[in-house]
Amino acid sequence: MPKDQIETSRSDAAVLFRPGRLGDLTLPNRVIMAPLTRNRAGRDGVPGPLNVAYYRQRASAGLIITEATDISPQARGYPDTPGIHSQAQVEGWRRVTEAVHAAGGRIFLQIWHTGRISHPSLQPGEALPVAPSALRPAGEAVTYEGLQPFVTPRALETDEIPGIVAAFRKAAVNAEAAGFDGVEIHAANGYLLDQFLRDGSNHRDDAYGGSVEKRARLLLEVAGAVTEVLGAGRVGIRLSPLNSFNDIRDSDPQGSFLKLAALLAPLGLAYLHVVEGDMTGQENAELDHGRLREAFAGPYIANNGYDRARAIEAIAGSQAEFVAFGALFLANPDLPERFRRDAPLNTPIRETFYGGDGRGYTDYPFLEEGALSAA
Ligand code: 8OZ
Repeated sequence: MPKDQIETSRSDAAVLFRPGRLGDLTLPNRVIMAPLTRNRAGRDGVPGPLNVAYYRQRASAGLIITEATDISPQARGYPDTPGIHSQAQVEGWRRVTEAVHAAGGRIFLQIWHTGRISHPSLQPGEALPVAPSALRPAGEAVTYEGLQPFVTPRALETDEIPGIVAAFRKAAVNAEAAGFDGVEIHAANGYLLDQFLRDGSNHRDDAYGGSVEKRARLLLEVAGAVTEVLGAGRVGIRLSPLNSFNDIRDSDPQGSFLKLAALLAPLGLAYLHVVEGDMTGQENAELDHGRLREAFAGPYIANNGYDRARAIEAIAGSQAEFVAFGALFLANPDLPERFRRDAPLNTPIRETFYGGDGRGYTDYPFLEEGALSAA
């Protein structure tokens, strides 16, 4: 094939609009909205009309994965994140899922426990945040009183771990009641499940620490509980093997995460979602994400700084089934259509990412009618 023809096929967005199977769902396109913490659900963590509008605007995504959502009061690690543990939160989310479904979309709830990334001022009874081990991360917590140094967390007792698993299970029950199409278990970015996975933050000597199998045990128990509720075809997992965000590290990410992917494979989950590389922009160890994907042997969602061209290349080259976009979806509610037309993109405005009102949230423009016909 002449070189210019290869170039043409490489930049052809049609591959992004081939329907793709993701667990029990068939997605109409390969352009997924990544989970994005936006801190606009109020102190009680109840999604309201503004949140409904934001998600409804983005219903053309192949799949929306919501912002990380607290499975329990103890799980919270930031101001104004939503929860899925109270009746009011379930009802708030129900309005979101109804709006997205009415607009023709699909939506998974991302569920998390932030572990040591929380702060006593965000915890019930001003308690210490919990973690696998009493190891203080470097850095600062985001609190209602501004940034405050992370504290040394309290190591979970072995007999408290079933309670963590039960809270994830209850979150899945509540997610189903709220009308979600499924859930994504947040095991990435230095939060509780990732704290257990990595040997830098897990120094336990019980059944939940030591070997990779033992460090993965909590995640496997959580995945087992959540799939019992929803079925494996409605459950995905997000991992970030190379991310150092939240002061997390592992002495052997390639070995640990390859082993983990193989442990997850038999569950038959809907997908594995991987933050490739380091969100902080730091260059660190290499990892062969292709091998991770092979070991998991199911649909793979790639994420971290992809643009249109790289997404087309990854999907056309069979390196991923789907690509998740964060900042670009935040700033472009009609991102799939813009990719289809190779239209210009709105620029994400960092100052309004976290907290605030509709500015920088629901006011990013859609393509104009004129732009649509011109493209
Ligand atoms: C809060 C603020 C910025 C990023 C996540 C990485 O939710 C995050 C994040 C959370 O996983």
